[in-house]
Amino acid sequence: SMQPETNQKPSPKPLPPCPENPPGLVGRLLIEFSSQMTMERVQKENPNVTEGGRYTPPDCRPRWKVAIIIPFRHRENHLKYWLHYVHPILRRQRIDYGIYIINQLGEDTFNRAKLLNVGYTEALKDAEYDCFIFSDVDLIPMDDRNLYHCYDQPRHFAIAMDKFGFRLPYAGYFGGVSGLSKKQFLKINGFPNEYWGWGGEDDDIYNRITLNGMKVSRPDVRIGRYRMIKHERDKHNEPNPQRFNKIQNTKNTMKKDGISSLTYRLVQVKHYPLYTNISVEIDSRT
Ligand code: UD2
Ligand code: MN
Repeated sequence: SMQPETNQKPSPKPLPPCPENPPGLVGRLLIEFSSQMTMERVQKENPNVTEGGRYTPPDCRPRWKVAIIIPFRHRENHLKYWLHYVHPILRRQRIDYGIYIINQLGEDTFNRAKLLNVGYTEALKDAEYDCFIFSDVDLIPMDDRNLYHCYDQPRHFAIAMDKFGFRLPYAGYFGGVSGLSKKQFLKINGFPNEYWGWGGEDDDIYNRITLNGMKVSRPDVRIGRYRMIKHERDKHNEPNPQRFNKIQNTKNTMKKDGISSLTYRLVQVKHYPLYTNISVEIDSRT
C-alpha cells in the first residue's frame, strides 16, 4: 500500500455513543433478600468490574462518567445485596461508573449528607466524574429502565418505595437515591454538613435545589420503584431534633455550609474488587 510504515498499532475504531435506550434492559425485576449472599458469589457474578468497582461499557462511548456514592457504617450485609443487584443493572444500562462506599469511622452520631460531600470530593480525586449519584446502601431499584445517569435537572430516582406503598410520601421528598451533575452540585454548594443524626438533610438538599432556580426531575412512577431492605434504626443515628428548625433556614445556611466548608480526616482508601472503600473521620473535631 501507499501508507507510510510506522510502529504504531492501527488506532481503534471510534466507538458509537451509547444508546439513549439501552437495548439489553429487562424492565421490572424480582428483588428479594431471603437468600444468603456472599461477597465471593457477587465477585464471581461480576468478572468485568475492575478493581475499585469500576466499569466502562466495551461497545459504546458513554455520555456521563458516574460516581455512585453510598454513605455507610456497619451495613456489610446490605452492601452485599446492593452490589449483587446493582452492578448487573448498571452494566445493562451501559453506564460508565465507579462505586464509592464512604465509611464513617468511630461511633459518633451518623451524618449522611456530610459523608456524601466527602464522597463527591474523594471520587473526583480518583477520576473525572461529571455525574454523582447518591444512594442509600439498602435501596435496590426494581426496574432497570430507571437509568443511573444525570439529567438536565437534579434527579430523584427513588420515588416509589415499597415502605411508602410505592408512592412519593410528599411532593418535596428527595431521599433515598438522587443524582446531580457536577455543575448542579456546585450550584447548590453541595450538601449540608451540619445535619447530625437521622432526618432533614434530604429536605435541605431539596430546598437548595429549588432556591437555586432548579427543579427536581423524576422517572415515571411505574419505573422509579424500589425495595428497601428491612432494618431497625441504627445506633447513633437517632432522629435529629433540630431538623424541623434547620430546614426552615436553608436559604441562610446554604452559602456557608456545604462543599465550600467541608473538612474531614481521610484515614484509608481501599480498592476492593467491587467497590472502593473510603474510611473517614468526620466529627466536628476534625
Ligand atoms: C431515610 C431516607 C434516607 C435519609 C434518611 C434520613 C428512605 C428510603 N431513605 O432512610 O435517604 O434521608 O431517611 O437521614 O426514605 N447508614 C449506615 N449506617 C448507619 C446509619 C445510616 O450505613 O448506622 C446509611 C445507609 O446507607 C442507610 C442510609 O444511611 O441506608 C440512611 O439511613 P437509614 O436507612 O437508617 O434511614 P431510612 O431508611 O429512614
Ligand atoms: Mn434505610
